Amino acid sequence: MSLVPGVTTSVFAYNDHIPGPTLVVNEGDHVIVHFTNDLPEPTTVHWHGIHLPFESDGSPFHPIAPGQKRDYVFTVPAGSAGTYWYHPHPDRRTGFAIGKGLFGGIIVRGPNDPLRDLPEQLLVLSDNRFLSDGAVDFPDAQSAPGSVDEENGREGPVLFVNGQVNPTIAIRSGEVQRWRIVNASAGRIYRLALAGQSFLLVGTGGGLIEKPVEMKEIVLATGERVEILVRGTGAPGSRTLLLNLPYDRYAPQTRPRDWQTTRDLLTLQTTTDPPMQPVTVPARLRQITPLDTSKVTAVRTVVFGQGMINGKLMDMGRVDISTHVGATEIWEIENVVGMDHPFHLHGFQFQVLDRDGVREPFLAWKDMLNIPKHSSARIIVRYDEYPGKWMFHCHILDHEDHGMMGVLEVKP
Ligand SMILES: [Cu+2]
Repeated sequence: MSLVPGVTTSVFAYNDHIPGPTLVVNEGDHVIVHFTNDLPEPTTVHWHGIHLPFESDGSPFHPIAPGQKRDYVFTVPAGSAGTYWYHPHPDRRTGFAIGKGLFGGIIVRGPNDPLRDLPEQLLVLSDNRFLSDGAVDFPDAQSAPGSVDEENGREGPVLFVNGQVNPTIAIRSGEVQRWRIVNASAGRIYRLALAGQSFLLVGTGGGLIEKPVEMKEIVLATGERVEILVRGTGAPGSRTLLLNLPYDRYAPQTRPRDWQTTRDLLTLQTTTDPPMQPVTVPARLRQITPLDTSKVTAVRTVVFGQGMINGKLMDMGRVDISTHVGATEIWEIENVVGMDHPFHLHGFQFQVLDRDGVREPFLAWKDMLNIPKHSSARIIVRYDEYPGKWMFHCHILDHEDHGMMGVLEVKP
């Protein structure tokens, strides 16, 4: 496949596409995905953020050997309309498999979507690094660049949007578009801004928030999704850029030399059509019921240290947190080291209570939460159904692959 000009790259791909085909489903749909592993190594498909049975989570507990098939079966829950994604989650090889090209978007549609009439774009962000012959650059783990990748989380200088470098999106003056943005990068945390204009945040990983929030920039952690509304504020024929602003997630000793460089992600081109009638954005998007803190049955402590969680490396034979269906819990997540670690919980959406003691400004459903260096956050989660062994981990893939992961057992 040709990913960068002039050379071909040996890749892994879903149905021969990078990103893989977008899965569009409705709330209530019974979904069956027939999957065949034609790769030379074991893999899984993890449906990131989707609330589904343990057997269909595609975690390291259910590897699919080369040449084997598996059906992933689940029912899309009511109220889960939003933007998700899928990617491999095999034991210790997730960063490699995603770096080779395995990732794709999922859109869940709901029956009462107040933004259904807006034109929309799905933007899957990824980055990569190539050798001069076009091969994806995975340095030997024992080499100096390999150990930097391992500590930093592998990044690359080529930024892709839906597999393209700096694509153009057309917008008419006065138009409002809904952009669903997925961070499919292995280690890169984006700080997104539109040059010269603000945007409205309307959704997080678990779907719409209650009302739009005006923003000038947003930090998007690995694995995280947002939905924003972009307004065509430019004059006909003008253009602006979606930028990735510098964001210092790094430890000083492995911080990339060019980390302070602002990068272009895509061009927003205003068409030459005359301006259209202004579109009214709904003031209310949906209602989110806060999880009830008076029902909390346990408070868990999760400490992110140097490549470990609570001082331990991942062990699939160990249960780190044991609970049961129906329980509501608060997790206190603390990052005690000098680089960011984005937290991901499988299977269940949570709500953020506070970060560093500051109450979260609005309600939102999430499955990803960046925990910046030397900071903490509290989340609340309810295990309403689906017993099983669920992973929680850092979503910098090099950290995850080296054991920065734990097991949550939800008993029936
Ligand atoms: Cu990490």
